[in-house]
Amino acid sequence: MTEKPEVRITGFKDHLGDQKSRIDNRLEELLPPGELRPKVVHEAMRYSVFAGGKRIRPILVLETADALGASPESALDLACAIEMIHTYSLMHDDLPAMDDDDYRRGKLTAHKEFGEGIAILAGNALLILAVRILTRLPGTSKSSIIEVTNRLSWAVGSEKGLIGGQVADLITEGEEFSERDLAYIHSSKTGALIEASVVCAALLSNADKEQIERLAAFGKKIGVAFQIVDDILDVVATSEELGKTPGKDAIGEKATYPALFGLEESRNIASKLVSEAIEEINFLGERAMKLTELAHFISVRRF
Ligand code: GRG
Repeated sequence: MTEKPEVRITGFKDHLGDQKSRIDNRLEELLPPGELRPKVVHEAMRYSVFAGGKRIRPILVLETADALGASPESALDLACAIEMIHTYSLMHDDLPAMDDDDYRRGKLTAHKEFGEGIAILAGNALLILAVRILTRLPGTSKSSIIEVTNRLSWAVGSEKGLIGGQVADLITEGEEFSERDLAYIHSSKTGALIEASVVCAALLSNADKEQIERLAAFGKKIGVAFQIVDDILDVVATSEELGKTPGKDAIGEKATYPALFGLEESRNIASKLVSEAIEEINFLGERAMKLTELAHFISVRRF
């Protein structure tokens, strides 16, 4: 007898909860204790990391590693390093000099709770701690560590990574923009770290060049779809669902998919990208199941 879809979804939610707990437990071990001097910066790092994020990027690392047979210990530390980098980017994104947000993940933003100076330094400390974790990934060869660190540095950098995307996002505010500008912003600001989560996990396994290219295409497509859904939620979701103030993209005249294409067409573009992404990983056969479910979650999420 075939399983009912709701049974499958509930099972997957339980699985996501288990993965989240594994990640949170390891983050707890890797972060400096809140009591360590200078306390305030360690408290701020922990405050933001444990504020209640969805853990999409680290879960993608774990599922990719599992699908390809990479070591679970090294994948877990890679997953935590990526979540630290992601949290760093959110802390800086929320600063008054950037998006100036008071709430994130349903709580006051780090600069509101600890002041701007500490929020900046705690963000920087998360990035450099992430690098330290990468240099000692358990059971990983030096050459793989270098490859992974290099790939992640690109994902954060100013050319096609988070910083480049954030700069383009800032300078496009209130300006006219093209579909090409939008594609650059979304694939760099959000897509790059999601793509790198998948690719770096694959680099820890024995995946060949073609498999890595297919996984990179999968990551890029779900990454852009993730940001399109983020744009849509900013228009349609409530502050309770989002954990932050909605409607800010329109006020800030940001470059978004709904602004260029409207809500309906944006939804169509996101689901087309997710379908294309899933096709990219059909070479994994049965082992693509969890990644496929995650890709679906990205297109239907409400938070
Ligand atoms: C040097 C790392 C670094 C950053 C500086 C501030 C900045 C440059 C980049 C910001 C990039 C940014 C905030 C992109 C938005 C991506 C996005 C959709 C974030 C929300 O991700 P979710 O929904 O958040 O996964 P949770 O809270 O669930 O983790």
